[in-house]
Amino acid sequence: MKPNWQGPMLTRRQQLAGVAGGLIMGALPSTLHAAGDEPLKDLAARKGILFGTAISAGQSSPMADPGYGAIVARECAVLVPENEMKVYVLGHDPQALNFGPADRIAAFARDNRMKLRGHTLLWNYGKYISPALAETVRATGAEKWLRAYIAQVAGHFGDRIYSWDVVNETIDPKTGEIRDTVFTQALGFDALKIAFEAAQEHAPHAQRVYNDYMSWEVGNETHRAGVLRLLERFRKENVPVDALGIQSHLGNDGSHSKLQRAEWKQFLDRVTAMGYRLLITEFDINDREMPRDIAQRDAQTAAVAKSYLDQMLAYPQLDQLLCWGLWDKHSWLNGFAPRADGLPQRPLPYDDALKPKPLRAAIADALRAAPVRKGIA
Ligand code: 9MR
Repeated sequence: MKPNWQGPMLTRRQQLAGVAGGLIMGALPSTLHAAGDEPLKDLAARKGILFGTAISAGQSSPMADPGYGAIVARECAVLVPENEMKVYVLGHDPQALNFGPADRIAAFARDNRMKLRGHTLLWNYGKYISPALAETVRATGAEKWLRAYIAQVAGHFGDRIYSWDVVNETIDPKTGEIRDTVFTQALGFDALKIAFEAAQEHAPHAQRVYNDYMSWEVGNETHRAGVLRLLERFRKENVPVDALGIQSHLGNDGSHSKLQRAEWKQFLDRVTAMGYRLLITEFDINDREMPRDIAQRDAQTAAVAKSYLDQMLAYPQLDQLLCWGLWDKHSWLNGFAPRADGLPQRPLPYDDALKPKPLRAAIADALRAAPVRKGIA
């Protein structure tokens, strides 16, 4: 099926910023770009790429912390709520959903003239489906519940959301098969199909994304193979999916050897050959296995980022780059993957004191080196 979504529409302002930025900054060597000089969104816009981040509506939000708010507003053209559009925040009753936290994020995006992504309509992963939700879904009927829920959520945000992670993480990395959940027990593969069709019905203007965390790292072979089979099946069964969201939680393996790069390229080539667009949805770098020394650690993180982004941004089909937060202080990795030495993780472009890090410079350099995307308005 031919995808109907051709890429993010850059506003006139974003395009102008990109062009002007090119004229002013283009001649300067990279070292003269003190981090923070040119907003990442402008560097990205010049190449036809939308740059942005996940934010939360809680304590660590840019709305609650003006210093962080200023950085997010300056750097980003697009935001995605980290948790606020998930079913465990919105609730189980499609007729009485809790949109408050997501609406606060949407308002911040609107006030700062940013675009908004949606994450996620169906997180088909048992770990994130509570027994209470499973019970509601069984009692209502899986198809009926899913259609009603997506109608309400997609309908609530309407054309505010230009791109939806419709289905998230449905492939089990260990087996490469579709995960067994209350939805697939009732509907099998059709659970996914129904989700995409409902998104098409209720958010017809939005890009529809399948989002997952398969990566270039060793140990991801089965996961990648499973995602490829899924994407092939989407095409065969005419499921309206436009793009693959590549989460890009990196860092578990610093070697990124030639072999890994070659395998990753093969994967990306097969995905794009099926007509899918690509986006980086949740970029960050887990430094758990990296040295204690901060300068060394930051250098290593920046090197992984540059090497990865150079390979990814070479694909003209890739037109969005979102980090999973910009501020180390509030990264999910501190809770999820604490370092053995007890030091905080440094996975994001800004440190605890909101100073830009080498990782930010690496992202900026990769954007400067990226070819201009064609076919993007
Ligand atoms: O960063 C998110 C963390 O705050 C939540 O506790 C967790 C569970 O909802 O989800 C994290 O975000 C995940 C994202 O939604 C999907 N891809 C993996 C992300 C990191 O776990």
